[in-house]
Amino acid sequence: MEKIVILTGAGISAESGLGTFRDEDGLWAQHAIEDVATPEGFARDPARVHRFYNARRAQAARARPNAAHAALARLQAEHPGEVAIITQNVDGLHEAAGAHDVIHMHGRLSGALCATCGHRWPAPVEMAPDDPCPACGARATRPDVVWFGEIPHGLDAIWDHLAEAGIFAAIGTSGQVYPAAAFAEEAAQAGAQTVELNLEPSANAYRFTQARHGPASQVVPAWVEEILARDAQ
Ligand code: BV8
Repeated sequence: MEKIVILTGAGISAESGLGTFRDEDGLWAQHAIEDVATPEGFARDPARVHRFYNARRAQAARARPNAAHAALARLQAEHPGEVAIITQNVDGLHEAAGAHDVIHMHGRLSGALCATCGHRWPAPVEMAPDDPCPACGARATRPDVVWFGEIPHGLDAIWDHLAEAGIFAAIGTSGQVYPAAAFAEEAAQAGAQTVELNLEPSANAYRFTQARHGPASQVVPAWVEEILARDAQ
C-alpha cells in the first residue's frame, strides 16, 4: 500500500483563524520579513520579534483545528500505508486534531530556544528579550522557529520520506519558500503522483500532476474520502 507524504502551509490553518503570509491581508503585509523572521532582525530588535511571535502564540493557543486537519489525522489512522505529515506551520493544530509524528520543519510557536547554549523548553505565552535561559542563564531566549537563512529541521527524514512517496500532496502553501517548495519535484523524481490542494493555483502549480482548488476544509476531507474509499476496494 503506497506511502503518502504531505506538506502543509499556512493555508491549512487559515480557516482556523490564523493568518497566512502572502495573502493580501497576510502577515507579511503587516510586517517586513527581514524585521521579524530573520536572525538579523532579531539581533537588531529582539523586543519587536518577541512581540510578533507573542501575538501569534496567543492567537494559535486560541485556535481550533478545522476539518482539513481532522481529515489528515483520519488518513494517518485509517490508510494502511504510512502517512508522513511535514508542516511549514508553527501552530500545533495537526497534533490538536490527533495527527502524530508531525515534522515541524520551520519550528513551533510552543517552543523556546536559547541562542547561547541551544537549550529548548516549552515557551511561556509571553517571551521577552531579558528572559534568562533556564539552563545557562543567558538573556538570549528566542522563539524556536526557523528564520530565513537558517536550516529547516528534519531535512534528512524529509528527503527519505520523499524518496519513498507513492503520493505527495502539498496543502495550503504558496510554494515560494525553499527548500519546501522543491519537495514536489523531489517526490516526482522518485515516481510519486503529486497533487496540490490549495485555494487557488500556487506559484508551484506547474510542478504537480493533479490539483484540487478550494478551501482546505472542503477539498482536503473530499480528497481523504476518495483515498480511503479506494483503499477499501
Ligand atoms: C534555507 C518562520 C539553507 C516561522 C518561515 C533565492 C531563491 C531561492 C531561495 C532563496 C533565495 N534567497 C534565499 C533563499 C532561501 C530562503 C527562501 O526560500 N526565500 C524565499 C522567500 C525566496 N529559504 C530559507 O532561508 C530557508 N532556509 O534555505 O537554509 C539551507 C537549506 C537546505 C539545506 C541547507 C541549507 C528557511 C525558510 C524558513 C523561513 N521561515 N517562517 C514563522 O514565522 O512562521 S517561512 C514562512 O513561509 C512560514 O514558515 C510559512 O509556512 C512559509 C511558507 O508560506 P506558506 O505556508 O506557503 O504560506 P503563504 O501565505 O505563502 O501561502 C498560503 C497559501 O495558502 C496560498 O497559496 C493561499 O492561496 C492558500 N490558502 C489561503 N487560504 C486557504 C488556502 N488554501 C486552502 N484553504 C484556504 N482556506
